[in-house]
Amino acid sequence: MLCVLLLTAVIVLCITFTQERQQFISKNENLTDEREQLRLKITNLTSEREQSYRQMSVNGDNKLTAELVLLTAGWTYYQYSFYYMSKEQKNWTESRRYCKERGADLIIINNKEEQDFVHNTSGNATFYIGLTDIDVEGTWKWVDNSTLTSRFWASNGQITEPNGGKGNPEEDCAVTVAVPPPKWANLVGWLDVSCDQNYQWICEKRISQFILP
Ligand SMILES: *[C@@H]1O[C@H](CO)[C@@H](O)[C@H](O)[C@H]1NC(C)=O
Ligand SMILES: *[C@@H]1O[C@H](CO)[C@@H](O)[C@H](O)[C@H]1NC(C)=O
Ligand SMILES: *[C@@H]1O[C@H](CO)[C@@H](O)[C@H](O)[C@H]1NC(C)=O
Ligand SMILES: *[C@@H]1O[C@H](CO)[C@@H](O)[C@H](O)[C@H]1NC(C)=O
Ligand SMILES: *[C@@H]1O[C@H](CO)[C@@H](O)[C@H](O)[C@H]1NC(C)=O
Ligand SMILES: *[C@@H]1O[C@H](CO)[C@@H](O)[C@H](O)[C@H]1NC(C)=O
Ligand SMILES: [Ca+2]
Ligand SMILES: [Ca+2]
Repeated sequence: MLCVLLLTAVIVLCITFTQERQQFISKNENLTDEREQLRLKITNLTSEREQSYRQMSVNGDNKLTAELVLLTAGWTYYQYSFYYMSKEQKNWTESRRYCKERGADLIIINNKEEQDFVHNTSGNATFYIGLTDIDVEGTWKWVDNSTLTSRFWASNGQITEPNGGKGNPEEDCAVTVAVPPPKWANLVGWLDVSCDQNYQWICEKRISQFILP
């Protein structure tokens, strides 16, 4: 009698368990499905945003709205500035053009915190920054024409950057590197490079540069 009861109990438990497991699996599948759909939706929204931003910039009106749209499409906020870190590579002039077309400019690194932020988010990429000595060899200026207040030139004991010009090949544009490629053994920080090389780049737009109504 007890055995029969126990057996029944075990069978009931088994069936319940199997049913719940089945439900759990199908719920899981549903969730995976939903996640995939959401991901597609986000991709869709992001590209629609980029498009409406372009549209608005072309029209020239409603500039503030255009700028606000821009900020939600792949820009990062840190300490009163928005930053765009490109995936693409371009030469220095074209990189700068990309930023300016979006009401920004290549990044100006004002202090240690900003350099740390860039360093921490760089990964193994090499990024152009808004620093050049193209006007006067050896006189490095930011894209807003200001001179350097903080310097983070790379040095590895043998090579000290900047090392272009003055007997070496011309290198009038600067990049920042956190994880140097093999050809730049241990050179972490800023390096001067030839402006016609293609690298990724960082745009910066300070909040104070926004056009307010
Ligand atoms: C999974 O989704 C289908 C329809 O998409 C629905 O009929 C079913 O009840 C859902 N399953 C669970 C466990 O939510
Ligand atoms: C976004 O999705 C809508 C419908 O869901 C579609 O009409 C539109 O073409 C999609 N846009 C893009 C850029 O994929
Ligand atoms: C950069 O990373 C270091 C080490 O993880 C951390 O201590 C520091 O706060 C970070 N700085 C910024 C500006 O993100
Ligand atoms: C940088 O790292 C990514 C993966 O994190 C890898 O795919 C890529 O090849 C690396 N690039 C270089 C230049 O090492
Ligand atoms: C920087 O100086 C150049 C000429 O040397 C000038 O054309 C440019 O407008 C200046 N830029 C700013 C932001 O003042
Ligand atoms: C930068 O690239 C553009 C487009 O490819 C090209 O027209 C221009 O000459 C290049 N400038 C330099 C300095 O390499
Ligand atoms: Ca800055
Ligand atoms: Ca150099």
